[in-house]
Amino acid sequence: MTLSPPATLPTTDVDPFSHEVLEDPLPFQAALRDAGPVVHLDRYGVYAMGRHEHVHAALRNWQGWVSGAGVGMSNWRYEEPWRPPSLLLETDPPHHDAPRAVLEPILSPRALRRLRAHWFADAEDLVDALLDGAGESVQLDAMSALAETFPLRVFPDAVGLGREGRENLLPYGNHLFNAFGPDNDLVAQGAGRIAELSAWVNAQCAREALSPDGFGARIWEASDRADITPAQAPLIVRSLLSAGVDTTVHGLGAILYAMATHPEQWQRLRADPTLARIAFDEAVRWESPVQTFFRVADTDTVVGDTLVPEGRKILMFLGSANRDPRRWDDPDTFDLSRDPSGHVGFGMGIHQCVGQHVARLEAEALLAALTRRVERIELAGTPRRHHNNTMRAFGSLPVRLTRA
Ligand code: OVV
Repeated sequence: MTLSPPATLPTTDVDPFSHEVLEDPLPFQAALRDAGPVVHLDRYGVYAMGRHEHVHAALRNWQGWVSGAGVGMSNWRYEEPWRPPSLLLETDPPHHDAPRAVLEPILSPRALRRLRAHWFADAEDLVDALLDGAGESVQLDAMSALAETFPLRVFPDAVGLGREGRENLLPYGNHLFNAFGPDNDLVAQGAGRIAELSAWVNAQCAREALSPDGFGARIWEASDRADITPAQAPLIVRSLLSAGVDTTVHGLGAILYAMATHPEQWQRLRADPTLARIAFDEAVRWESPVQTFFRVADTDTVVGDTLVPEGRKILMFLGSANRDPRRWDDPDTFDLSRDPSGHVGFGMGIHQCVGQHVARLEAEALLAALTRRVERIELAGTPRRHHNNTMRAFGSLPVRLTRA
């Protein structure tokens, strides 16, 4: 029996969830990668990995690194979850598989085809309205005016949500992603409203609350076929409302920031708009809107030459893996000529983001509208980071858009 970690295990007392690290996580992540395949975070008594090789392998090893005890810091072998666990994110096979099999075709590229023309037109309307009446150029906050507005315009309708209360989606997601981290000040900030926000979210998951033509109704129809039970349907709808809004907002924030700071890449995209998908994936690699998730070691597991004891949490730094120089040439460079595939910004393996095609379509629609109408996008002020225990995010992104 191993009573204490082996002496070869590097340790750190740095808090990766401190405001200093959340403001700029890159120096911490470089040190984490350089320290070794696995590092012990003394402050929290958890293990961590930051190299692409090991994060990628852990994500694929669903039998060794399990999700059923939660993918946040809280270990459900010893603590109660703050909400009923997600049937997708926080479960392992076999229970994971029926919900996943139901949701996957509902969010597949093929199923999204009927939304494409509508979302492209919606993005054009949004960009037109922003440029309308403005002179040669317009200054705006790209987070509120574009990155938040566009997903909130198309996604809740696609799910089939009612009109009322949609403003609850972002604060709910923000708290949920904070709650994957330690019980710090960011969690305390959201705690006051979470009962009210959860009550609203849970009410939207009922069959009666959903329009008959959206993703939500498709999920409920799967319960009519007994592909899932009627008790599972609302929790799968909840996953859409949990994982589908803040993530795409900050994914769009990432591509807009990348473009505003890389004018030559913007011109390249304008010259060849078919690069939009690569551009979005490169932005997801480069910024990694979802920075981290945990797993639990199902048995004593050796990583590198370190033993992670059975039942212990390990923190996988997706954002660090995506900037690991062992895997990527010039990882800190945002570059449309690289092949970003193999990034772990959407995860990897059986839990890999089931909504990634939705995110890509949103990005493609918004970029198509912008490349057509906007000659230049540049920073018009200092971007402000929004600190979250899991997401790398902007609170504001002042830009100037110059008409084409
Ligand atoms: C990937 C993700 C993040 C947050 C929530 C969920 C999934 C969920 O399934 O509820």
